[in-house]
Amino acid sequence: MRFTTSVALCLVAALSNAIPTPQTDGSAADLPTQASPDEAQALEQLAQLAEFAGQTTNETLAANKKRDGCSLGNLSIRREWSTLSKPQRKAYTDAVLCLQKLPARTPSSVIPGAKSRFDDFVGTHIQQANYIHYSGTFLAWHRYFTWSYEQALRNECGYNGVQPYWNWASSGAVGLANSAILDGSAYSMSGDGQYVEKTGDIILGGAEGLPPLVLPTGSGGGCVKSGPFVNMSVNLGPVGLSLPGGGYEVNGDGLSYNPRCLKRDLTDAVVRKYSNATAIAYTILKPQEVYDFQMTMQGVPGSGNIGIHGGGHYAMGGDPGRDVNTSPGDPLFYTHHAMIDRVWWIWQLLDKKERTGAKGISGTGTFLNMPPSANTTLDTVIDLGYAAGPPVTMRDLMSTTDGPFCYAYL
Ligand SMILES: *[C@@H]1O[C@H](CO)[C@@H](O)[C@H](O)[C@H]1NC(C)=O
Ligand SMILES: *[C@@H]1O[C@H](CO)[C@@H](O)[C@H](O)[C@H]1NC(C)=O
Ligand SMILES: *[C@@H]1O[C@H](CO)[C@@H](O)[C@H](O)[C@H]1NC(C)=O
Ligand SMILES: *[C@@H]1O[C@H](CO)[C@@H](O)[C@H](O)[C@H]1NC(C)=O
Ligand SMILES: *[C@@H]1O[C@H](CO)[C@@H](O)[C@H](O)[C@H]1NC(C)=O
Ligand SMILES: [Cu+2]
Repeated sequence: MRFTTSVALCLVAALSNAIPTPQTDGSAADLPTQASPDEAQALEQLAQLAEFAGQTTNETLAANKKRDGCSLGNLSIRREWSTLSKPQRKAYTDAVLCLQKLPARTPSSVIPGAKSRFDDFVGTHIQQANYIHYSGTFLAWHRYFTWSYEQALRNECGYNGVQPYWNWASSGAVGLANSAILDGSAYSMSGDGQYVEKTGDIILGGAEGLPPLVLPTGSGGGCVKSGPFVNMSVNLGPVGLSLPGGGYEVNGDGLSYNPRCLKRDLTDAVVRKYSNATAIAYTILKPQEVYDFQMTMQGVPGSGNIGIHGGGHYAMGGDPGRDVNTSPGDPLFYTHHAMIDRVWWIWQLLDKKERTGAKGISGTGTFLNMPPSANTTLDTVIDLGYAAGPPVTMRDLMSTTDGPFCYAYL
């Protein structure tokens, strides 16, 4: 039997389709495609996906022959809190406490309640809250915000480490108050608040004719009891603080001086329901378009799901943890948003070209496009006000290694 050349070529093509070609990184071919419903297996999937994103980043950097810019030699690796040594954890919280002692840069005519460099960040987030959530800039804005905070810790407070992240799933699995990041020890981010009797559940939303969403309260509720932030003063807000039993506490525009203790209400039920490993793996693997990715992560309004982003926020509970606008007033915010950024980083690297370019942006300049505003594009400018500078375009924020940033995650 003889083949014509074209038939032979077809056979070769068919064979090379059937037999997986060996991947240079040895892992892409075995990547999971569907989130496992089993928590332990889903955690394993996440580790695999992060490993793939790390290897992809490193291969790109190794192949980059440019002499300036990000290189393997100066790539920062952000790690999970529990993998840091005790001195590393202490160095981080010491730097945060330092930022809370440095004077604010925001003029008091702009934000009267901003007393420290830490408050500059909280104030900027309050001012822009309606434009940076459920909007086209959500992911990139918070990436730049978290990076700028890390730079402030390094450049203004002598911190030599890297921004750590909080893996909600591994923390939730052992119980938040038992996990290294929230156990209340001197090497944690402080832990739970003093237990206070609650008058009822947390009831979110109900606006725009959507059904309200009910969340349980947690094991604390009062002032943080121990750890580095036991004496911390929350100076700004509240703006939209959800209260047990329903309703919100609002102090005008939240920009006046309103010093109070940091409150937490660690809520295992919330972190386990919304930010478990299956939910994280699902968020990375299911959405193929950035519109769906952002919506899954933040929770589709009216769906009864607050997403992995909401899960982390409401698992902290307390004040300002349950206040969307003032939430960076709890230092845990930055470890939470580093994890959000890590999930985005992994999702982006599963299809780097598409997801770090124009197609990786969806949405407008306002919360759920209310009021209607222009579509966010690569040219949209992000300005962090007095917290940090300079203003940059979305283009610079789409990759953690191709633009001004030079970091990855483990
Ligand atoms: C990527 O390179 C950095 C820096 O050399 C290294 O610390 C990290 O482990 C590497 N990541 C992977 C997934 O190989
Ligand atoms: C990394 O190192 C290169 C070469 O030393 C330098 O040009 C670049 O600015 C550095 N990048 C960062 C983000 O530090
Ligand atoms: C908190 O303040 C008390 C009373 O001034 C002090 O004894 C304690 O060391 C402080 N704790 C921290 C972690 O700063
Ligand atoms: C994990 O998260 C998903 C999505 O929020 C949820 O449907 C599921 O019930 C959660 N698993 C557990 C054990 O709570
Ligand atoms: C804005 O984006 C939406 C959704 O992708 C699209 O349908 C619309 O045409 C865009 N508007 C403009 C003015 O580009
Ligand atoms: Cu935010």
